[in-house]
Amino acid sequence: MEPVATSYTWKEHEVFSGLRLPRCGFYIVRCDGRNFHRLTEECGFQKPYDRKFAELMVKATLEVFRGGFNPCLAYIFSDEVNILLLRLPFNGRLEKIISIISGILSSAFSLKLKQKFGIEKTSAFDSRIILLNRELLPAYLAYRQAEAWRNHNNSYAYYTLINKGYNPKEASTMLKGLKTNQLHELVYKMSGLNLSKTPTWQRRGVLIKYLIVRKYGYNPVEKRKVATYRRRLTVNWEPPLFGSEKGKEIIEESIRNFLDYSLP
Ligand SMILES: Nc1nc2c(ncn2[C@@H]2O[C@H](COP(=O)(O)OP(=O)(O)OP(=O)(O)O)[C@@H](O)[C@H]2O)c(=O)[nH]1
Ligand SMILES: [Mg+2]
Repeated sequence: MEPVATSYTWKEHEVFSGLRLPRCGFYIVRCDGRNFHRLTEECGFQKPYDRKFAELMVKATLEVFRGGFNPCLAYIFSDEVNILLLRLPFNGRLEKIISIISGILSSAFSLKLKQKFGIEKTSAFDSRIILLNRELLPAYLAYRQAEAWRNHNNSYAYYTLINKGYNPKEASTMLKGLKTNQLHELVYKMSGLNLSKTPTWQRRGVLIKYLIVRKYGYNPVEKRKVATYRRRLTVNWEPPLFGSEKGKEIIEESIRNFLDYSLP
C-alpha cells in the first residue's frame, strides 16, 4: 500500500472535534451507568436499593468536582448523575467535555468498588449534554426527580412480587399499566411497606451542592477580627422536591452561592 503523504490533512477526518457548545450558560452533563442492572447484581448489592451503592455513586461524582470541571451542583439517583456546569472548560468542546467526565466517573466508580468491596470490575458511564437556562433548571431537575420517583415505585413493586415467588415475566406483566396509587397499594398489601415512608434519598435522589460557611480570622494590620467566606461541598441525602417553592429556592440559592463565591 502506498504510504499516505504526510501533508495530508488528517484533521479533516476529526469531523466532530469542532463541535462547540453555545455560551448559553447552563449545561447539564447527564451520565448513566452502562449495564448497571447486571453490574449491581454481580456485585451483590441489595435490591431494589442499597445505600452502599448510592454512596459509591456519590463518591464517584465527587471526583468530577475534584477533576477540574468546577461543577455548580450534581443530582444523583439510581445509576444516573446530572452535573451542572456554568462555565465550560476546553473552549466548550463537546467531545472533550463529555468523554472526560465519563472517564472520571467510570474510573472513580471502579476504583472505589475495588477499594471498598474488593470487587474488580470495569464500569462505564455514557454521557450527554442538555442545554438549559436559569429558568428551566428547576423544571429539568423536577423532571429527573419524577423519574426517580417512578423508578422507586416500580422497582419496589417488582421486587415485592419477586420476593413473593413470582418470576420476572409474571411480575412485569402484573405491573404493566398500574398507576402510582395502585403500585403503593400492591406493595402495602403484600409486604406492609408504605412507599411514601422509604428513605428520602430513595424517593428523591441525592443533591450535591455548595454551602457557604463564614469563618473568622484576625487581620493584624487593621487589628480586628474579619469574616471570610468559604464554600464547602455538601451531600444532601434529603433534598426537597425540586418542583416545590422550597426546591426552587434551594436551587436558585446554590447558583447564587456558586457565582458569588467561586473563583473567576
Ligand atoms: N441492587 C441495586 N441495583 C441498583 C441500585 N440502584 C440502581 N440499580 C440498578 O441499576 C439499574 C439502572 O437502570 P438502567 O440505567 O435503566 O439499567 P442499565 O442496566 O444500567 O441499562 P443501560 O443504562 O441501558 O445500560 C437499575 O435497573 C437497577 O438494576 C441499587 O441501589 N441496588
Ligand atoms: Mg444505566
